[in-house]
Amino acid sequence: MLDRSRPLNHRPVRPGPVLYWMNRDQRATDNWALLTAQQTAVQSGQPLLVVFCLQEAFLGARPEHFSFMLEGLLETARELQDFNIPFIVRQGNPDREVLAVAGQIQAGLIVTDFSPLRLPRQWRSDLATAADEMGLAVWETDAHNIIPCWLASDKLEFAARTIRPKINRQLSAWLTDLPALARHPVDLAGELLQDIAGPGARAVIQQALADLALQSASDGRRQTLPPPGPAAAQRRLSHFIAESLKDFDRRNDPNLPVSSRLSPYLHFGQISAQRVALAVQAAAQGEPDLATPAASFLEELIVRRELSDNFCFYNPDYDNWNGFPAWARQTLERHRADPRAYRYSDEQLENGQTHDPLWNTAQLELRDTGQMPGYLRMYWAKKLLEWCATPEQAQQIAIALNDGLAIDGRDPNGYVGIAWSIGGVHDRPWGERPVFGTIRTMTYDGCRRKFSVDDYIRKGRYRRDG
Ligand code: FAD
Ligand code: FO1
Repeated sequence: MLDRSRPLNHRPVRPGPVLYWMNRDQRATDNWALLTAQQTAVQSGQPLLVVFCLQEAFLGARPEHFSFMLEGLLETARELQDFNIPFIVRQGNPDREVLAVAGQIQAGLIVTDFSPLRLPRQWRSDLATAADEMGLAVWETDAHNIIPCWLASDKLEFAARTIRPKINRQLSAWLTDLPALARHPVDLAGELLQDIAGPGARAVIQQALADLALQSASDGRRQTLPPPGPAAAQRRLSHFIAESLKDFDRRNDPNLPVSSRLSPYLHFGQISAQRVALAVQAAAQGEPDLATPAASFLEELIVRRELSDNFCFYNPDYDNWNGFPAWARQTLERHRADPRAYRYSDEQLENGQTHDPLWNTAQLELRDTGQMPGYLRMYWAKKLLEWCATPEQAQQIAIALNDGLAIDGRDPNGYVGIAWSIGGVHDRPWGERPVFGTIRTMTYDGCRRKFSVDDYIRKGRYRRDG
């Protein structure tokens, strides 16, 4: 278990309660960071606590996205209570808030989970430095990936085909069953808990949910999101395996709801990718007609997802032009002055008011439901390259719309999906075209050849007009 962790400063663990700062992996079960914290606390006979820092804003998330997250955290708060693990919710800057709690309980160790994104990494680095001055150890555990990001590969990978062998070579050692969380055997002194818990996690979350409900009502546009939280995630997984897994290889048809739709739960860490992989593997055991779709699903869930974390972890320019490979920047430079046949304002793009009914329907599905079929996400981003004045603008508007509207947004998978579509990341050169150069193109007619565009547009209109 400890091999999924690494120290973020050079302090030794000292006697005192263990504090898990929960950030990316917001679940009580199947959470390697929590399990690592508990194992260390049990070994040293110490109490175990969890702290979550609620931000005012996060990379453009809408109020409904915060509500989705907080409803999940309410469930996690209840579960932790059942395991005798106090859960504290603070509001504000993590390095300050986490350190304050650590100081109040005289913590002996802080464990946190892992994210390759710039802001969470800054939080962890500030925390590790400040904790170092207090002589306090900080560890980081990758509870999101099946193989810890820094062990899957020690460098920036060029494509799925370069990281896949490294993952496959190690996978059997890491894709193991997860131990159950134990009811924690050591209590925190009652008065201390009273002192730090304040109004209590659930009260803080309920209050935040009430405020968010007002916010999303006020701007008059409320997204209809899937049901939030770990229990809903588990139901989604069971339903996917029972009903859709066998048809997973037909997921590129947006009229067929056969993909797992687990990304919102994976993004918020409300379900463990390792648990999902084990469940799909078990379902395919001895079922020959599930072998191929299960392999395709695991390729997405393990190889593609770890490749996204790899890109964001090793490439600081994961969300801008400089992160594109040289061949892509050259070809886009060469076609920078090509005339754009269409130009739209941000407003027209956000409200799906372009000449392209397929793009509009996908955009309105994203705006109204926070989700878009995976195949159309590629088409959606590539059209932005075709229509925006520059590739840089295309990438920035794609990120703004995806992070501002997608329930699974603000995620390495999103920055990489956009960089793949617009900047050829993890892809290769194709036939040269205006504007795109040798970046792979996708066309309306190409979609018509793959699925019924008319059905998808009709269904979209139906849902909107009711
Ligand atoms: P399934 O097809 O059921 O796959 C299962 C899981 O595997 C997904 O939940 C996801 O975690 C992972 N996965 C699947 N496809 C990919 C992929 N191409 N890259 C990385 N991981 C993958 N994914 C996000 O999680 N958040 C985003 O903001 C996001 N933005 C995208 C933007 C663009 C322009 C593109 C091209 C792709 C984007 N993706 C994003 C990746 C992918 O489209 C979604 O993960 C997938 O459609 C989610 O639906 P699902 O859960 O039904 O996926
Ligand atoms: N993580 C937090 O620790 N606190 C937050 O308030 C918070 C808000 C939030 C809103 C939208 C969203 O998509 C994610 C959010 N996250 C929050 C989690 C975020 O995913 C993590 O910070 C990860 O580290 C990012 O990879």
